[in-house]
Amino acid sequence: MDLCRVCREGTELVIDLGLMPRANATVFCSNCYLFQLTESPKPTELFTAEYPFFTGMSKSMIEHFREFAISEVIETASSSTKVIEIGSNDGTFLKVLHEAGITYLGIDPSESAIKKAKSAGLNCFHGFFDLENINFLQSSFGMADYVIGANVVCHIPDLLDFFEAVSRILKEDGTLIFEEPYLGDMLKLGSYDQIYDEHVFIFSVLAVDKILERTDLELIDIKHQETHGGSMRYIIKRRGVAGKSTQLQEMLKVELELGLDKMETFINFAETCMGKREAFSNLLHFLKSEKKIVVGYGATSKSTTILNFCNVDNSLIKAIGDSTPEKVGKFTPGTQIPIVTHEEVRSLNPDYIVMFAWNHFNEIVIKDKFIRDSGAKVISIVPNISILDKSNV
Ligand code: JHZ
Ligand code: ZN
Repeated sequence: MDLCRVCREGTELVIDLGLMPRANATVFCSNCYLFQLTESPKPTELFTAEYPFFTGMSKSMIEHFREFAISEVIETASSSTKVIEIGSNDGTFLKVLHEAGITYLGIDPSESAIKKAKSAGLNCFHGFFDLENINFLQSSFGMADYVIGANVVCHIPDLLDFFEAVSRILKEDGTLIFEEPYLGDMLKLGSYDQIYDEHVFIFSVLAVDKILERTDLELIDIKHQETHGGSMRYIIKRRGVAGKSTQLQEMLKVELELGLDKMETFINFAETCMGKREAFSNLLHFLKSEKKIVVGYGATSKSTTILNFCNVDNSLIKAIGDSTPEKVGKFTPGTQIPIVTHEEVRSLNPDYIVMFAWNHFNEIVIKDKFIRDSGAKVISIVPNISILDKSNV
C-alpha cells in the first residue's frame, strides 16, 4: 500500500489511470484528506531547462495575475515590503510588482522560464524553493512580507519541507498566499485531466488546513478562483496571529457535507472517470468510422492524461494545435499526436475540434474566429463529453 506523503499513513486507491508517460495512479489519505499521486517523477526531472509551459500564453491569466498582485500585495504594500514568488515562471506576476516599484524575487527551477523572466528585466533566482536553498535566499534577499505561489505548491512532493522553508523566510507578521486547482471543482466537473505527473496533490480546503496543523503556520482565509477550471486561493499566517475567517469556517463545513473527507466520494469520482473514458472513446471511434477529420485545441499537460487514459492516438486525432512555439513540431507524450500551429490545424479542414484547453475556452472563443465561425464542430470534454451547439457559445 502507498503511504501518504505527509503523515505516512496508508492510503486507499481511487483510480488507476494506467501507465502514463510519467504519472499513473491516484490515492486518497483519509487521515489528512490528501488526494495524491502514487508515484511522481523527481521535480528535477520535470522542471527542466526546456520546460515549455508559459503563463503569459493566456491573456486572461495575465489579467488574473495583475488583479492578484494588486489586490493581495500592492494595495497594502509599503516602501519596505518584500515579496517572494515561488514558481515565478515567465514573470507574469512579477512584472506587475516590478512596475509598482515593489521589492521582489522570483524563484523557478525551469531555466526556460527564468530566461524569459530575466530577458524582461525581472529579478529571479534559478533553483528550487526548499530547505537546501533557504539560507542562501534568506541571506541574499532577506525576510519576506509575502511568499506567493500560483499553481506551484501542488507540484511539491515534500510539503513539510516546503512549509518549513516558508516559515524560515517569512517575517513574524508575514503572509503566505498560494492558489491551486481545487479538488471540489475537479469532483464537480469530472475534470480528471487535472491529474498528471506535475500535480502531486489536488488540494481541498480541509487538506490544506490539516497539513498546516503539522507546521507553525495556519490557514486563515480562502478565496475561490475561476482560473484553471476552478482554483482555490489559500491565505496563511503564523499560528495565532489571526483567526479563521467566517468564509473559511463555512467552507470547511461545506466540504464535510460534500464528503471530501470520505473515500466513498472518490469511488464515485472514479466511476465518473470510467464513464467519461467510454463516452470519449466511443465518440472518436464513431467519427473515425464516418471518416471525419478530428483535431485538438491546446496541447495542454492535462491532455496527456485524457489521451493516454482513453487510448487516443494519431489514428483518432490527427493533430493538436497550440500557440506555444516550444511545443510545435513535437508529439503528445505516449500517444504521438503531432503538435502543430493553429494555422496548420485549420489547413486540415477539420470536421471536429476537441477542446483540450477547456479552462481557457472563453478567451479562445473570443479571439479564435475559426473556432467560432467555421463549420468545424467543437467537442467539449468538461464537464461532459458532448458536441457543442455553437449558437450558444
Ligand atoms: P493550460 C500547465 O498545465 C502546467 P496545462 C502546470 N503544471 C499547471 O499547473 C498549469 O499549467 C498552471 C495553449 N493555448 O494553461 C497554450 C493556445 O494554444 O491549460 C498551452 O499549451 N491558445 C504548471 O498545460 C495550452 O493551450 C490559447 O488561446 O494543462 C494551455 O495550457 C491559449 C489561451 C492557450 O495548462
Ligand atoms: Zn496523510
